Amino acid sequence: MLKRISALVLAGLTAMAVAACGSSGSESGSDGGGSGGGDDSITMGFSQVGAESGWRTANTKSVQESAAKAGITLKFSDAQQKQENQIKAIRSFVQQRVDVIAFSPVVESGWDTVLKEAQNAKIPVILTDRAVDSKDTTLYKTFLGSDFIEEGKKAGQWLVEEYKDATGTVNIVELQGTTGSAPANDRKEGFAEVIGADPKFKVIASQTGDFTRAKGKEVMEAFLKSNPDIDVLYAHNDDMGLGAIEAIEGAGKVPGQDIKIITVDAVKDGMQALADGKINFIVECSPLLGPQLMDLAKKVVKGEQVPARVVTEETTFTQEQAEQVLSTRQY
Ligand code: GYE
Repeated sequence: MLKRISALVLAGLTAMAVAACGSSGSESGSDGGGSGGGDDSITMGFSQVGAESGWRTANTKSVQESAAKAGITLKFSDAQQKQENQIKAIRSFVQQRVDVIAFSPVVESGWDTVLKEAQNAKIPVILTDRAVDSKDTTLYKTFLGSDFIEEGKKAGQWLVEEYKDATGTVNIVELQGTTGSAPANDRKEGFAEVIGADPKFKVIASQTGDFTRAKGKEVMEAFLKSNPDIDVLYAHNDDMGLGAIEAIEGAGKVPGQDIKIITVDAVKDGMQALADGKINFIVECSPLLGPQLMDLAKKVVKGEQVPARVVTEETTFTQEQAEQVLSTRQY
């Protein structure tokens, strides 16, 4: 279906290109090389992190569908959570002289060299979903995605409110996202900042679960073995939280009651667990970045100014709110 749509769009674009310049349709986007030059067909090289979570699956779908809708030819590459694969993909996009490169950097550091190569080739780069820590911000045109520090703060604020009358220590375990990734760094930081104001909140264990269900389960099992007295789990995404629920149930405890659970994302499976009372609070992080990404790509290829930072709008969900919106949830 999707293939048919993009084939149709491609055919349309080729026809337009032929009509506009009288050239016999060369491969779409292959001759643009980032400089536009009248032919408005755009080829985007997109390097995705991987397929580690429900969020990522929804994000990939959003990018692919929006590209087809916008008439943008997408060269899609899955990095399987490895930075070296992303660097290879970006180099190959540069060699193919795509019009624009978009990518979601798996980790924050180590991008300067390859981004410089794209810049030297005059191919604009858009960061989507995750940030890089490069000092030179001219290496990319814009960064579209969530404010992960804010997400961590929202998680912390719910906890502070939930335990406002508690007098004893609140023992928290944390499942971090992929080590070195922007969402793991920032969700940890925002949360720590808010709960740090009250010494009764203690993070007794914090380890990565790599944003996957399997790892979330495995690490939670280890947490449960070495810490008999866990009050709260803060997981940096729904998938790790869902894996942890299996571990908690396996240990004979009741998730959502014996151990309160806060997660981030609000994908359908997470929202279902929230409505079922197994998760207590979810901070939303929208994966539906495709339409905005395609708009930005068109502008950037035309050489138009775009804002340096585009932040996605997001909310939070309690158990009652999850029940209300579950049936209309898109992802
Ligand atoms: O929260 C997680 C995914 O970068 C915001 O990556 C994204 C995160 C998302 O694996 O589920």
